[in-house]
Order: sequence, then structure tokens, then C-alpha cells
Amino acid sequence: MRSLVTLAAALVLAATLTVPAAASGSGAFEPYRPGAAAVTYAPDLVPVGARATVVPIAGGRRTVVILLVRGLLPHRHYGAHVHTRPCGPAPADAGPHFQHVADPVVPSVDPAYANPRNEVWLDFGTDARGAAVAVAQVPWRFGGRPAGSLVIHAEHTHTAPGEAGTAGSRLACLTVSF
Ligand SMILES: [Cu+2]
Repeated sequence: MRSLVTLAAALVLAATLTVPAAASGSGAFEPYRPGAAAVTYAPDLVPVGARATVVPIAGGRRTVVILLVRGLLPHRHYGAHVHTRPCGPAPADAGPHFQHVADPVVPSVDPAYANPRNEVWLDFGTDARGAAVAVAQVPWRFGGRPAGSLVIHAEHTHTAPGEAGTAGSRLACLTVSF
């Protein structure tokens, strides 16, 4: 029920935006192989065959990003963010979080940069069937700086100075063109 409400909110948001982006990403998670769109690094937490879809919708000066997942563990919290690079054989290959304004300090754990207005955070909690919908809205559009993937993490995203943006280990990755 809660995810239905969230989905309805997402559709209302999407309807207010006039220029749908052609970009998106979708796939079923599998162990890494060259060309795989969706890679799981932890099949116990993101099972092979689970699916994710990411749809960015740009309109005006803002962007709504919708994430749909299914086939994950039931009643579990995950973190999720847009990262800079496509998925690769190792979890770290997706690079750091995409930031609209780049933090001069790397890794970025400063809440002034690592926050859900400067990055795209799509944390979610699954329902009894392992499905969830997450929606993020940011006051800017993709373009210019690279954004290449959606990474699912083991924990909800932390926000305190020194750990802002961290969300535990990287469980899975979906390559997305934004
Ligand atoms: Cu992340």
C-alpha cells in the first residue's frame, strides 16, 4: 500500500514535468559479465534475477528520478544512489556518487556536498514481496558531468559529518544513461 502511494506521488510529479528524458536503465541482476546491465555483488542480499528500473525525468530546471525494484529481500532497508561510472566487475568500479556541485575533498563525506539535494539518493524499504519504489527530486538537470549507474547499498544513507553519503557496502549496480 505504501509503495502504491509512493508510486502515485511519483506519477503526479512526473505529470507536472513536460520534457521526459529518453535515458533510463533496466535489468535483471546477475553476476558480472561484460555487457551486463545489472550486476549483483552480494546475491544473498540482491538475488540473481531481482530487477531494477531507473527512469530520470527532466523538466524545467529540475529532475525527478524514479527507481523501481523487485525480487529483493522482503521488509529490508537498502540505500541507493546515482554514481558517476557504469558498473564493472568490482563494486568500486561505479565510482563515487554523482554530485551536481563537486566536493573538492575526496571522498566526499561533508553534508554540505553529500546530501540529497546535491546528489541523488533513492533509499528504499521493500514490501513483503521484496518490491519497492523510490523517488528523488533535485533542483538541477544531468548533463556535463558524468553519471553512469545506480548503486544499491546495504544500509540507509548516513547524514552526519564524516559519514554523510555512506550507506554500507555496495551490493549491486545498474548501469543507467542519464
Ligand atoms: Cu552510493
